[in-house]
Amino acid sequence: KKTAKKAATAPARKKAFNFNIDADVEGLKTSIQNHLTYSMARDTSTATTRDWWLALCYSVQDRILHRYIKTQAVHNEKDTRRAYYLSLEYLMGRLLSNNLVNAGLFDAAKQALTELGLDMEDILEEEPDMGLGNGGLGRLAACFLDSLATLDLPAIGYGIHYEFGLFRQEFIDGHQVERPDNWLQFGNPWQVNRPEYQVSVPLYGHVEYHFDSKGDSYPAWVGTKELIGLPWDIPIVGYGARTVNFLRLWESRASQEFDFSVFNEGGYVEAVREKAIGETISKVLYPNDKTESGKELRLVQQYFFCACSLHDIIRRFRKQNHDNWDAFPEKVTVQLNDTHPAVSVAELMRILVDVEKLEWERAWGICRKVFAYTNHTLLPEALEKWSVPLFQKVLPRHLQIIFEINRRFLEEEVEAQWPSDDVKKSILSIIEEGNPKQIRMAYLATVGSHSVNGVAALHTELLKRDLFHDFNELWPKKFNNKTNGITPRRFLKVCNPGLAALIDREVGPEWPFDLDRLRGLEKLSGDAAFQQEYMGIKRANKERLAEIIDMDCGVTVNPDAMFDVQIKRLHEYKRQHLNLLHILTLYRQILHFPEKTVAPRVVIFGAKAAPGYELAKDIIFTINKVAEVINNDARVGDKLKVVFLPNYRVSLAERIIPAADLSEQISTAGKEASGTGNMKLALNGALTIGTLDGANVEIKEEVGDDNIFIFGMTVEQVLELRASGYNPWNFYRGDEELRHVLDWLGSDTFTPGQPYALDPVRRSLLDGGDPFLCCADFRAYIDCQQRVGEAYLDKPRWAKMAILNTARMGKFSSDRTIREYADDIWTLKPLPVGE
Ligand code: T68
Repeated sequence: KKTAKKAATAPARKKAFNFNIDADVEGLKTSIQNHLTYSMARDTSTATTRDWWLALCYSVQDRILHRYIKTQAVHNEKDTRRAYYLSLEYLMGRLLSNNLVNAGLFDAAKQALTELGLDMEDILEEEPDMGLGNGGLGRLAACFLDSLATLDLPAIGYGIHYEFGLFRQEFIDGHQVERPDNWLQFGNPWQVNRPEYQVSVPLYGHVEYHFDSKGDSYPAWVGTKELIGLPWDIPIVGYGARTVNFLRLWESRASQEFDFSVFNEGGYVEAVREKAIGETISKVLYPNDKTESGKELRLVQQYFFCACSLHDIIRRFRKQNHDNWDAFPEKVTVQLNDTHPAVSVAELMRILVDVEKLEWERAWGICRKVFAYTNHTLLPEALEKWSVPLFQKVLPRHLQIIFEINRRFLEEEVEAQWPSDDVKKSILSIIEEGNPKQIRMAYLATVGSHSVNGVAALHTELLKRDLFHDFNELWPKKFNNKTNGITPRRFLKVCNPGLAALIDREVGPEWPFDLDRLRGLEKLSGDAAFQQEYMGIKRANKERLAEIIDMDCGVTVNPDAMFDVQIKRLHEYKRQHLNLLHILTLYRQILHFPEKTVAPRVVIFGAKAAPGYELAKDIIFTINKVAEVINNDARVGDKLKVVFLPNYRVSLAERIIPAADLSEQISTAGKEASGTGNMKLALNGALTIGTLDGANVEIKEEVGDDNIFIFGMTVEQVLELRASGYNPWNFYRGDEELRHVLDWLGSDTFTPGQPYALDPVRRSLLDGGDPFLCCADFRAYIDCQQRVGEAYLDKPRWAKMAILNTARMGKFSSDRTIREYADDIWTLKPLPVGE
C-alpha cells in the first residue's frame, strides 16, 4: 500500500526540479532598483535596509505571481476538485527566505544584492514574522500549505487577516510583559487585496416564520447586523515553484461607510463608532493556545471566517456547476483544523436548506461528505463548548439547526444502535445538559464529518478509547490517524544551509522532495571525517546562536557546552518546571561536588505564556530569577548557564533549532497530542530526551532505542498512579534531592529579601497536588539527564547518534502527512501545472 501511495505523486515530484522562474541576476537587479524607485519613491542614497527589503520582496512577488496566475488558470480550466483548509490560525513566520528557496531564486538574489553592495542576511532580518497563530496548531497549518503546493495539490487555505498577531513578549525584571504585534505597520509586500470577492456576513437578529406561495411556513433569519469580509491573498510557493496556491485571509469591515440616518440626526460620532465595531472582529488573535471560554468576540470571529469562506467556496463552485448540488462533494472537500471552524457544519446546512431549499436529508448527506475534522487535544479545558444563550444571541438560526442535527442524530442513529438507552443519548448528545446548556463543538464536528483524525498514533488511540469512545463504536471507520509532519524546506534547507549543503553532497539534491533519502546518511554515521564535518556545522550554528543569546539576554555562553533546548508554548503539561527542577539539581551538584566532571550545559528556553495564565507566568519568572543567580555565580562558570530567550517565534526557532544538541520533550504521558518541535529538532541533529507521549513514540520507533533518551511514566502508569491516589508529598519525602530543590524555591536564595517570590511554583507542585506529576517523574528524569550528560562527553558516540537522528526523520516530512490526507480523507489527486 505504501508504494502505491507514493506512485500517485511521483511524476510531479520528478518534474518539479525544472525551476521555471526567471533566476537571472541582471534581471533581478533591475527589478529591485525599479521597485525602489517606482514602488517606494526612494533613491539609493536615502534607501534604508527596510526599503531594500521591500524592493526585493516586490521583485520576488512579481516572479511568483506569474506562476500563481498560471496555477489558478489551470485549476479553473480543469474544474478540479480542491481541498479547503479552514484554520483560525496560520503561523507563517517570514516569507522572503522561504519564497526565495522554494522559487529557486536564493542564489541569484544573493548575487544581485552583493552586486548592489547589500548584505542578504541584513535584509532578511528586516522582515517581521507573520505570527497569526499561537503554536503547534497554527504552524502545522503553515507546513501543510507548503506541502500542498509542493505536491501540486489544488488547495486553498482560509483564515483571518488579524491586524495584530500573537503578542510580542518582553521581560521586565523577569516578568513577561505583552506588547501588541503591529506586523502590518510597514506594509505587507506579499498580500494581494481582492475587493471583488468581498462577502456580506449576517449576525445577531432573530428567527421569524414566513409563508411561501403554497402556504408552507419556513424560517427566516431577520433583523441581523451585517459585516463585510474583505479577502487578502498570500501566494504559497511550492518547492520548485510549479504550483503556486494561495492563502485567503478575511479582514472585517463595517457594512456601510456611514449610516446616513444616524448621520443626519447629528449622530456622526455614533455612526463612526458602529463602523469601528465592525472592524474589531479581525483586530486581534486570541492569545490562548488552549481555548478561550465563552468570549462573544471569539464566536463572532469563528462564524465570520466560516461564513466568508463557505460563501467563497460556493461562489467558485457555482461558476462551473451552477446549482447541481450533487456535484458539490465531488468538487469540494473541507478540512476543519480543530473545532474552531466547526460552526461551518451549521452554516452549510443553513445555506443548503434555508437559502437553496434542499431537503434536510439531501443537505445533510452533502455536508457529511464535505467535512473532515482534525482533533489536536485531549485536555478537557481545551475542548470547546459554547453556551446555548450566547449562541442564541449571536447565531439564533444556527442554534436551531444544531438542535435539529442533534435530534435526528439521537433519535435515528443512536436509537438504532442502542435502542431506548437514555444514558447513551445523554453521553453522545451534542448538547450538554446544565445551567446553561452547552454545545459540545467536538461532537458537532464529529457528527457532521466523514472523517475524524488524531495527530499521532498514540493520540488517535487515546481519542478512540476516551473522548470519542462511543462514537468510535457507532462509526469505527470514521476515526483515523494522521501523524503530524514538518516541512523540510523551512526547517532544514532554509534554516540550516550548512547541513543542507552537506546532505546535498552525500545523498543528492532531491531530499527536500523526498525526505526518506536522508537514510543515505546512515552509512556515514560512524565515519570520523563525516562526524567532524557534521559536528562542525553544528558548532558554527551554535556560535551564531551564542551571539543572539549575548544580544538578547546579555549572557555569554560557551559554544562547546551542550545546548539543551526547550522551545514551545508555556504550559504546565509541557513541564518547563520539571526542566527547572533539573537545573536546580545540577546547580546543587556543581556546588556540592566542585571536582566532579560534568558535561557543561546551556539550558535554553523559549516560550510565551497566555496573558491570563498566572501560573505559566510564574514559571517564566521563576526560571528567569534562577537563571540570574546561576549565571552570576563564579563557582559555576561554564558548567551551567540558563537563558530564557524573549519573544519566541518562528524566525527565532529557525535560529535555535539548527544549534540545539538536546531537545526537551517532557510532557506528562497522554497530554501532548503530537508535538512538532520534537521533529524539527531531531531532523537538525538534536537528541531527544522525552516521555512516551505524542509523536515521541514514533520518533523512538524511527531512530531506535539507542538514539533517544526515554524516561518516565507511561500513559498506563499515569492512570494507575492517579487511581491509587497521587500524593506529591510522598515523593518529596522520599527523595532528598527533590526535597532540597523544592525547599530552595521556598527560600530567598534566588530573590534576596523576598522569600516567597518563587513560592507559587513550589506550591503548585506540593499543596496544589502537582496535576502533571512532576514530582513523580523527577527521579527518572534526573537519572536520564545523567545518562545524557555522559553521552555528551563521548564525542564520537554523540555525533553518531545525532547523524542517525537526521538520517531517520524521513517519516516526519509534512509531505508524507499531506499525501495521507489526500489519499485517505480527501481523495485528492495532484494536478501538475506545466510550463
Ligand atoms: C497543538 N495544539 C498540540 N493548539 O498541543 C500539539 N488550541 O501537540 C500538536 O502537535 C499541534 O497542535 C499540531 O497538531 C495547539 O497548538 C492551539 O494552538 C490552540 C489555539 C487556540 C485554541 C486551542
